[in-house]
Amino acid sequence: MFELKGYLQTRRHAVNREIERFLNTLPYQSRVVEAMRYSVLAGGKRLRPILCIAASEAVGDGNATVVSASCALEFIHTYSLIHDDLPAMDDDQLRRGKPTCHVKFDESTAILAGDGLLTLAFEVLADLGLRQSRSDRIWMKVIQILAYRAGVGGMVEGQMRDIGTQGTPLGLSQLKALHRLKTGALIDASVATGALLGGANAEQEQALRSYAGHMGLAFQVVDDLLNVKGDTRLTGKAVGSDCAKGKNTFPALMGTSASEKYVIGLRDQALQALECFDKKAAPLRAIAHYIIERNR
Ligand code: GRG
Repeated sequence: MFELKGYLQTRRHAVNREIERFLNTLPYQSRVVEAMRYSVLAGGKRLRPILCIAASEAVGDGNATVVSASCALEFIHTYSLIHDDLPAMDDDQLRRGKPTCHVKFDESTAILAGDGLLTLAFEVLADLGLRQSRSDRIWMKVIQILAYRAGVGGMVEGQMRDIGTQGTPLGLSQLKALHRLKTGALIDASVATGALLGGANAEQEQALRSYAGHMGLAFQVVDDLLNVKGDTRLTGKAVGSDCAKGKNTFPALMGTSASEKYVIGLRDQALQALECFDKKAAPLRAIAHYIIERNR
């Protein structure tokens, strides 16, 4: 029987060690690096790096290079959270149970810390690619997918739609499209990165990205539910803030109980997408359950 708790712990530990190593090798240990370090090391589930590693393990062996590459996903994720919390965006005071980056430091430092993390992600990937004696195209593909999904082909466009539609009720298909971009795109890029670096063939890559598509949306619905009835001590974020800001959310649109049912359907579709894999996909299967049952 696969044991997820131990799996998450060992992978999180490996990712954290590698993140520390990258941060320690930055050329200046200055104020902006202090802010980057503060936000990245403030906690966090490391879900995107772990999805990347688990996807690579489903098709290959999940080697040390994948762990290093997976840190790029956490750098981009943390950048997005820092910028999302800024007064010009969500104006949040609390993140990962601590004061947000601009509250702890100041707005300019927080903007630069986000920029520093975003660019560090691509530096890390390019460096890793340059160290390999072959498969340059795989690294270019990883960089291309990540740039596209973090940018206007994903997260940036999703965030723009989120901000632009506050106070304007969206229909279900518009809400899904928004969150496939805002939250789902980086989850897709995480799984795609693992698949490519693990040596997936086209069919495996497609199946894994189908899993990611369903889980990305499920992740957001759960996040919305936690904002309605979660525990701030566990989520590290203020409960009820989405509603106060007039945000379009799944519970607001379809109600909490329909949202809970919807999330279970998404999980089942994600699991179906993994049917062509053997027991090496056990971590991805267990993560699908974990994502919808999480309380933080
Ligand atoms: C600023 C370009 C730009 C984009 C920001 C993803 C995003 C777009 C904003 C985050 C807002 C938010 C709370 C989205 C819900 C889903 C989400 C990304 C939750 C936070 O991710 P977790 O739960 O956080 O994985 P930890 O702290 O565990 O890493």
